[in-house]
Amino acid sequence: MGETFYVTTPIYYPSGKFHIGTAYTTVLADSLKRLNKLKGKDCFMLTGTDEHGQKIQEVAQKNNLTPKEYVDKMAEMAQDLWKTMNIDYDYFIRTTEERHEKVIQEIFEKLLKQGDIYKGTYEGMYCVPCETYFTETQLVDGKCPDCGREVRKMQEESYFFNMKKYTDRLLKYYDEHPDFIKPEYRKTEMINNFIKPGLEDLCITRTTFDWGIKVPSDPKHVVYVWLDALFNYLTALGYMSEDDSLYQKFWPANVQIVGKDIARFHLIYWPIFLMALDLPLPKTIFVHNWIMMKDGKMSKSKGNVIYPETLIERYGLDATRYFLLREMPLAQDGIFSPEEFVERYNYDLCNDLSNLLNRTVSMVNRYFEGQVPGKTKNVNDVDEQLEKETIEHINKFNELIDNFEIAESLKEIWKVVSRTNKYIDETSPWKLAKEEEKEKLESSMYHLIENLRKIAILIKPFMNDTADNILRQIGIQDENLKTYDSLLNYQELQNVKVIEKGEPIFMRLNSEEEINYIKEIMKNK
Ligand code: ME8
Repeated sequence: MGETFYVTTPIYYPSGKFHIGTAYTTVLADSLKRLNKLKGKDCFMLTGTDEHGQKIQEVAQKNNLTPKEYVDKMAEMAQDLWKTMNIDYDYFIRTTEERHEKVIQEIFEKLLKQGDIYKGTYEGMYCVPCETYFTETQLVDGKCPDCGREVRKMQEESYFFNMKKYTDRLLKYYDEHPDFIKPEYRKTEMINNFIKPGLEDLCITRTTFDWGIKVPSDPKHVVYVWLDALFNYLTALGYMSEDDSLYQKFWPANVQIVGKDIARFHLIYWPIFLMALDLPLPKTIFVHNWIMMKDGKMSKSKGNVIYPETLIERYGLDATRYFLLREMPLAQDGIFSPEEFVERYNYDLCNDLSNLLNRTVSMVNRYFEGQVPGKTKNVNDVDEQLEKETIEHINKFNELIDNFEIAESLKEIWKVVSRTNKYIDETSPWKLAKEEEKEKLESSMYHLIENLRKIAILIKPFMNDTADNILRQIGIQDENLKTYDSLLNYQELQNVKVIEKGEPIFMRLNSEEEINYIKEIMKNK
């Protein structure tokens, strides 16, 4: 069996239209899957919807729908969005699927039987939107510490999961598996904020509503939404079902991507649940920050929400994906602003990338009737230097992306773009043509096309159509010249012919007009 790659996104609460922030995780997971596919691995990407719980029940009621009718509609909406965003997922799991519910029930009974789950009474302050209980001391100004909304005092007979039993084992695991949590500071955060103060046993059933998976041996209880939801990563692969071949092949996951607000559930509860069942843990859980607006969180009431569809319709999918991935630093939140969006579009995509392609295609047409010179020995003084620096950038790109420094890794690709633009100035092909320096001119054109080929392969996981468009315009048809492996060498380009007239891949935007357009849209939605 070849190498496999399994990447998961959180499954979304289908409680409204997804804004660009919520799309981040999925675009990132898709990009990582595409990158690994390009590297020749057998890949599986999972996404889906988290459809149980009090919050869903209440939203459905407000919309005069049954919970089931409501989640059906929302799951469809989510799938439509992922189609628009060209997300190459392999399975869309819904936690209302029968096979998922059945396995959750079996897991619950198993944990109950082995003594990890016990019955008790729960009393605490409950935040309905976050589906989480808090102790008085955890509240901030009497409100939910996560979302700032009102909490309710609630008491109920509940089942508990014995977290305390696993605390030491979890800490030891963190210690022995430095790649388990990325970035590393999230591990420190978990230890200092939650584990050191002492893990409370987790209340894992509810009796106050019924939209959830029933506990088979005590059906007035429904399973707490997190215990239900987290196991989607296994049930989607057929774990504990008749055909568990996908589970055998892909579990443990290579990467599970989650936003910072759900880090605690994935970094503490999830590994503990898996340990209790003696199952292997995912190799890495990557926690990303949030896309914020200049004035804080996106919210309808502030009139600062931006939806992916809006940007895609006007600026295209690849520009939208590029912006999202390029603007999220590892160590803090990313900021969306109309100014920044238009600037990135004009500078990075139009000036740097699109112009490089256009100038190159037109020069190869002008000087060689479109026929790309095959590999030449390096004859310009700067050829050697260009090759060396390009390969260094590619190596650095690999290092950064392996460490989930996504924005930085895109910056590294754009260093290749800038370096190649600089190479045009350095070799000044128009002078070489005038001076009839044929060999040098051939070398210059070869290197420009070869670097554009490399750039196309590097951006392909993030901007698939743009990459294909570049490859088409520079005449790369041979599949061997489209592989990730072909990146690290300067390849022979045999019988490569560029298209007769280059087509701009990104057209310069009128900044003022577009900034105003985006601002208006944000106000009106
Ligand atoms: O958390 N920027 O679902 P969800 C970046 N159902 N990411 C953001 C964001 C923003 N502005 N806003 C939200 C859930 N997200 C649970 C998951 S998994 C077993 C259950 C991210 O729809 C958020 O951090 O509230 C989370 O990773 C994802 O969107 C889905 O959030």
